[in-house]
Amino acid sequence: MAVSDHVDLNTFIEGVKRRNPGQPEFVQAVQEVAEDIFDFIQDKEAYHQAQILRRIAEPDRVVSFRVCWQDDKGNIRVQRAWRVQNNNAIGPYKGGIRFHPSVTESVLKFLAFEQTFKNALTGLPMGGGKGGSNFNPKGKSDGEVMRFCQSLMTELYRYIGADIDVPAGDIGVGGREIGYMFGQYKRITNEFTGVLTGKGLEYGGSLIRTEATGYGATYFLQNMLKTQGKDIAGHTAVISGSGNVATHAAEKVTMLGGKVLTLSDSEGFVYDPDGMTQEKIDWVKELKNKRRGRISEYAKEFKGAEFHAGKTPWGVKCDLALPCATQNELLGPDADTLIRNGCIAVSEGANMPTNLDGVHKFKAAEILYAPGKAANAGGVAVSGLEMSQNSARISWKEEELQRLLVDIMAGIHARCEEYGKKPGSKVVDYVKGANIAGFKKVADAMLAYGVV
Ligand code: NDP
Ligand code: 2IT
Repeated sequence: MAVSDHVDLNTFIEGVKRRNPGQPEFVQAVQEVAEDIFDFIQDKEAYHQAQILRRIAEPDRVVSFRVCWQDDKGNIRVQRAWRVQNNNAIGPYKGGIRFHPSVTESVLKFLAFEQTFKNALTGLPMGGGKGGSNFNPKGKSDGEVMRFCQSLMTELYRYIGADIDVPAGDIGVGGREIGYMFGQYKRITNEFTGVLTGKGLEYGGSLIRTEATGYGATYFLQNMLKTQGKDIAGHTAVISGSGNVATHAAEKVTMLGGKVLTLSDSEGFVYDPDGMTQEKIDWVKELKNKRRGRISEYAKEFKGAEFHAGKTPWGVKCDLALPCATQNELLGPDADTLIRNGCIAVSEGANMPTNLDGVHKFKAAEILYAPGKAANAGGVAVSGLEMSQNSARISWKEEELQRLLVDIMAGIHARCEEYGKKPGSKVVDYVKGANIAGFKKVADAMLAYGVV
């Protein structure tokens, strides 16, 4: 008779810390999930016997490799890259690739772990993975980025495949980088398959993939507000970041009648008291994607706007907040400030932007608070739809994809409500709901497989 694993939460977390020294982001992500899952599995012996949570919190594998490339001056540069394949119980590994100097194994392990729950929540058959490199694309020429991407793929191609592991974009990886990586994969393997998503429309990409994460996070916000008879129209929004997710969140909030007051990057934030218009947002997209400039330029371009160097935007009074830049960009005191200033809803476009202290504060204040794994799942969901289109060798129409994105976000919201509603109250703990709904699907598939 096997002995079941009824350790308490603290003992479990201590074990995670011991097994993952120097990986604070990974430990943080596991702790946030474990806080809810321990409650849920308390009386469910099968999950204990099979050690399901312990197994999900141990990646299937982590591939680490060297990437050499030559810069424009002829110098040889050496970077480190990884692919973390966390769990493929419900489908091929799926998740983005990040290029940023802050990328470490810990960051990618946390992202692959989160992705496992997020992908399950979409209802589509995708496992969880993440990859990336400490390569800094800022200030690099197109040629340098191309040589780096090709060199990375020359190693990565061994571990991925349309039915094995399907990477996509993330911070520092957009259409340009996906094009270079897909081209190299195709060249090495002589195969045209849907091995990456976020591709250009000319070579197998899906309509609305670019917009999907920011739009999806806004739809999730809309769904949450609806439970209180409220809407985005007429409300002010503070958004961080100014990349793919932030600009498309700003666009959708604006389209739905909200007033976007801020955007940011790693150097500070811009505050526009008049609110952003579609023209201003288009200008930011062009600034970031074509000129690869800094958000501070916004304040020089648009009258009345101010740039606040070295600051995050959480001190600006607002009704709605959408953190769309990076992990741990919104801390406990920022959560206090937002709550004190009357913020009614937070929808995370980024992955784990709020630290544990902040999460606990939002939960305690019972404001509408959606964690990234629920709110930003629209991006990977449309990636899943891109995979389906590639497998069937067809392209769906824009209206169909827009409808599917709206439906998928409503479905995720419903799953969070189902598992997150506080007994005897109307309040929904979206963190708990997302964690349990995501966990249950993956865990039940793992139970079906036995010990593998
Ligand atoms: P982009 O590279 O397009 O933009 C990233 C933005 O965040 C930039 O404005 C960048 O500023 C800012 N940023 C990055 N790192 C930091 C930092 N350490 N401190 C402050 N600001 C920072 O990335 P995305 O918009 O694609 O990604 C943003 C977030 O959304 C990430 O958490 C990502 O994991 C998540 N996400 C992305 C999805 C997608 O489909 N792209 C899907 C789901 C989640 P700067 O230019 O100064 O670096
Ligand atoms: O964090 C994420 O969900 C992404 N970066 C998108 C992943 C994907 O495979 O589209």
